[in-house]
Amino acid sequence: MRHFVPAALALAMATLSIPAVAAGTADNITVVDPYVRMAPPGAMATAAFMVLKNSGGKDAKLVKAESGAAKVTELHTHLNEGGVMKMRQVPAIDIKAKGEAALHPGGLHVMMIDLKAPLKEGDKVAITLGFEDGSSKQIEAPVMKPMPAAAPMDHSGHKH
Ligand SMILES: [Cu+2]
Repeated sequence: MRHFVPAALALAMATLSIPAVAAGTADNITVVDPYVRMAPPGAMATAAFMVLKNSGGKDAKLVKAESGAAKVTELHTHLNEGGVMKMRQVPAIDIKAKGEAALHPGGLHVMMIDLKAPLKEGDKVAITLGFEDGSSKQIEAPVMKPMPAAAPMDHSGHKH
């Protein structure tokens, strides 16, 4: 979310070098190449992927995601259990100071469960990312067909 500062005030702040209002975590996070994987016809769940870059000097945590496109949106990771990839909900995704967290097929992802309507290729899905300090960032992720190289995902662990 953008905060508008009156020009005169902005000038005063710049002139006097008064630090701007303490920046929230969201201000330090850049979201690169977000996308939502197009679910097969009839599937009620899919996932969103992206890279979160943290330009701040402190470690950041993504603690929640919300989207109007799904009834439930969770943060997930994949674990390899005996050669089978299983998904698990995680309480947070860490984004190291000056580092990044990659959400990609077969790893961390934003799980979207109980889609309210089928998602078509090219649709834009609004997702709100919430951080540990209560700040948030809204992104728009286009719906894309799965990459051919993407690892198959086992959704059998979901009981919905
Ligand atoms: Cu998942």
